[in-house]
Amino acid sequence: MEAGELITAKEAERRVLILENPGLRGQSRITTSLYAGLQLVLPGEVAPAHRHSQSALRFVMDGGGACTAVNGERTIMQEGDFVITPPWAWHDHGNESDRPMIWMDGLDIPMLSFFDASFAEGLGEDMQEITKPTGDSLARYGANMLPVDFEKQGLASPIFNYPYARTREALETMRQRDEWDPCHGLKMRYVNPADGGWAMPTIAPFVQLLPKGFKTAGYRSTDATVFSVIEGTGRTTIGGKTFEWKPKDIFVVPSWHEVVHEADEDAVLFSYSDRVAQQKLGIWREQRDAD
Ligand code: 1HN
Repeated sequence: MEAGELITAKEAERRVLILENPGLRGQSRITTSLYAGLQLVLPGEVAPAHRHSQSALRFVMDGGGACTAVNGERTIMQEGDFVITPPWAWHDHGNESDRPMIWMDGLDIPMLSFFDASFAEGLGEDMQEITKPTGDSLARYGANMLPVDFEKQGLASPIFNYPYARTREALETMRQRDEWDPCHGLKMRYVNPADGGWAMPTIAPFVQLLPKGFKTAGYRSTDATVFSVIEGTGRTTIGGKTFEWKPKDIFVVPSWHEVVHEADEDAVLFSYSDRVAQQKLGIWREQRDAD
């Protein structure tokens, strides 16, 4: 390879900037149990098909029109979409749009390392075979219906793209009741429609709306949480230290540190943590200053 030559996404498997927590240097983790990175896929590029025992989420931060394929179905991603790659599901990414695409990857890599349960393999092809029409899983499982003889398989949601357009519309409609949780504003969990449980087996994803001028009451919980700002500006005080934020910023709240959010404009925050794993183990705990 020539000096200065670009390494393609295909050569690299994935082109990512790992978001390393400065408190956990050299460990490629953003919290004790979770990984976060920023992945770039340029127009015309392919990130080849592979699968692993780690769960992955994608949260689209910039661009629109790139694709990911999961278990034989392709989805076209737009800003703010929350996309799941369940454990051991074949997945590949491609960008047939004319714009670079950047998303945040969230994976449970450190958690699976802790349990010595990490497995991975390549498919040997760039792209997996597509056997289902685009939009199939959202139509089948995301329209408040289930196929009549549906039987749940695995622990991950059968929906793998939760489009931001739908999420945003739901938040906007709900806000009209003007009922705000003092600690969270209006906060929702992304769920598995098959059972109402979390959308992923090890990673708990959330989205919340904080209206202009809202300041949350102090809150802390044992699940260290990664936040990505979708809309709005404001600041978050974590254990007494204040961080200003704007769209596309990412910040992390460590376990059991008090968090206070303040929105200068209507703000929407995506977040993820290991709460689902802690709850399964019976160790999750929270403390609210509000009530
Ligand atoms: C991975 O498989 C992806 O599939 C992204 O896009 C980031 C970081 C470490 C290990 C596997 C992907 C990853 C990863």
